[in-house]
Amino acid sequence: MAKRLGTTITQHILNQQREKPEATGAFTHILYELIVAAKVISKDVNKAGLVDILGSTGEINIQDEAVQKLDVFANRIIVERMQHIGQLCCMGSEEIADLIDIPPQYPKGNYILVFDPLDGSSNIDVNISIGTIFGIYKKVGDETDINFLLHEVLQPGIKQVAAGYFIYGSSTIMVYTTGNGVHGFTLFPSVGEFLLSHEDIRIPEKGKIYSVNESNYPYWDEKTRSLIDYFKTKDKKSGRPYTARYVGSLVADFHRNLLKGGIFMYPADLKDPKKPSGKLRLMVEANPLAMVVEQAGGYASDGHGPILDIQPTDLHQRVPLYIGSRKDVELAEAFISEKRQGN
Ligand code: FDP
Repeated sequence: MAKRLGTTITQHILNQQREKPEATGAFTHILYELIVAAKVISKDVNKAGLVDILGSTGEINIQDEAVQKLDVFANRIIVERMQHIGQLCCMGSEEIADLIDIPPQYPKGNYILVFDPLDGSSNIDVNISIGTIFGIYKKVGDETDINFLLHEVLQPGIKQVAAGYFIYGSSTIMVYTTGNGVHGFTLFPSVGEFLLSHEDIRIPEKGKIYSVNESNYPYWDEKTRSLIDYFKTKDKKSGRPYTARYVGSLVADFHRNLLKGGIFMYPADLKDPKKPSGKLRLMVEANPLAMVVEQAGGYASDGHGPILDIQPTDLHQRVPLYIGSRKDVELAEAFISEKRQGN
């Protein structure tokens, strides 16, 4: 798949935007700055194993710098880089309860950035891939006061103008879409550039992998249990049982299934009455990945309908997530919405 290796991400974004006569360059600017932030985060994630040597959170390391938790650090890097570029009216982060305003010394723009600065962060100290997830929306009204911008931010995912993620793993990879296919770039550390490595990614229509935290089985309802039982039941004709793969880091699980085919699930469960919709967040996790997967020919559902159609009511609302190969997700939806019984 490594065609036209050598195309930089900047060139690729410019080429894509050139095809849109209405493009002003604002959007290119946002993506460009986000990429710089991700490079900085990537560098620090690579040093994560040195934390015990250089000092742990809250302490002073040997360079006399205060050591921050990596997810807090990643959040700060993104906010600081993005707030001054003059293209955003506000931001929403998984790490921050309220909307993030643009400081008065910087101009405001017409775009909204929502992001999870370091998804899968419980995996940092065991050297498992983690990532940054982002979605970009355009502001529709004239409002600029942060106290009245929430309704602008709470747009359904279908309104995203771009979405994607960075994975900090064995290599650092960026996958993004602006509504014109899904493209992947690998960071060449010696050059400091993201180069095209996965052009026009298409997810297989049906996969062989199911990814779910099965220890939640006792907390699932009967429909969810029969769905998971279905994937594990032997049936040669439909290619079952599926194989199980669950890293526990959403970006890593999603990325593998995007390239190989399969379904990632974080269903609703009864584990915590305060989180009846499961663990994952609609705006900073489910929506961006849903745009990516749909652009790659896949599908994302909450078990009843498309993730991208959900009207958010809260910046941090959670949502059950079934995402991946279209046929597998449609099948999951049929189980969960009771259009299908048993196997
Ligand atoms: P983490 O808590 O490590 O940040 O939404 C966060 C997330 O990881 C996802 O990346 C991951 O898929 C999920 O939680 C894992 O949750 P479980 O531990 O409940 O399986």
